[in-house]
Amino acid sequence: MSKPRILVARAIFPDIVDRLREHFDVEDNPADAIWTPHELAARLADKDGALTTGSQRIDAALLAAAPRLKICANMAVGYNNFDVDAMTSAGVQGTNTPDVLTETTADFGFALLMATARRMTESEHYLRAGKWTKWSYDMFAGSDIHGSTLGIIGMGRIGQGIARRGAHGFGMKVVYHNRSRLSPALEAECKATYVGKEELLRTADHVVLVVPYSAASHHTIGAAELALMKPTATLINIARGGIVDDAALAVVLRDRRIAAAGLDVFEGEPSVHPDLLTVPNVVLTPHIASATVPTRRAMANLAADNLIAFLGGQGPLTPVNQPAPGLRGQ
Ligand code: 8YV
Repeated sequence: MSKPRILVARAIFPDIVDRLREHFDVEDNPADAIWTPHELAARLADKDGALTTGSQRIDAALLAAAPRLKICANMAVGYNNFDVDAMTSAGVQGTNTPDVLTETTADFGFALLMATARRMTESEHYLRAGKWTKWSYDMFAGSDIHGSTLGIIGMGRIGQGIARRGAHGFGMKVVYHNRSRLSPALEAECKATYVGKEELLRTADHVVLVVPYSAASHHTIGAAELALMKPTATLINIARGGIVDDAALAVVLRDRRIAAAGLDVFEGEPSVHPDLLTVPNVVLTPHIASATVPTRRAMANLAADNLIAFLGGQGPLTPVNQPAPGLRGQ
């Protein structure tokens, strides 16, 4: 019997592709070409499954061009690249990679918060440029992390990881805003207090964004929300570009209406709003919050395991939708 055919849409660890070859007829992308939607659709025309990353849009047009496709396994916890409704109606299973990246991403969120509050990259550029000639009392004076108020918008697994780090490691007062409240037990574990979004923005010294992207969360932080923040506050975005209005953020950073921002994700990435590249009080990283070798391997392995389980006739391991069975012959 011939093996199911899958596409590995971006370059991933070669040994994990080899593992997939034991189960599937694999077309991979070792050169890591960035395919247009049309090129992706052409490659998916005869495939039963795909290992995708956040950069492939899976929508109704693509699904119509890929009549055999039964599963897209995203190597990411976020899946805003999936049109989930279109996938569900077309009978295509979607999966993601929750849990395996939680602690690594929370580590990075905290690192970005610290680098931003303590002006680490700005001061390093100054040093490398040979500008450090003397000590001065206010040279790169930033804001404190210990004892300050940490405001977390989006209190899923990663948000909770950041709350624990802040509360237990740095004695921060933690407030959070989320679609729903955590259980009293989880609130106690994270030492976190639920507040409204406006109160959070007005009171937090450091605001960290960890909400999933959707039409409803688009520009959760725009000019009006930025105007509520303290002039000494920092804003950290490790969620998705599009959660923040980057153009409005660049203006308040330039005018010092907030102290600083740390951004790992951008609207239209890998392009970055040009005004963000010219303001000094922002730390910019290229969407690397989950990028440690063990975690990226765990993500790739979980995506692979979803393909193996699902196309092998078992259920998906970490589904994001529940398509009716049988629509695509699975
Ligand atoms: C991925 C991420 O690296 O998991 C997510 O949602 O944002 C990152 O960990 C990125 O989406 C590429 O798939």
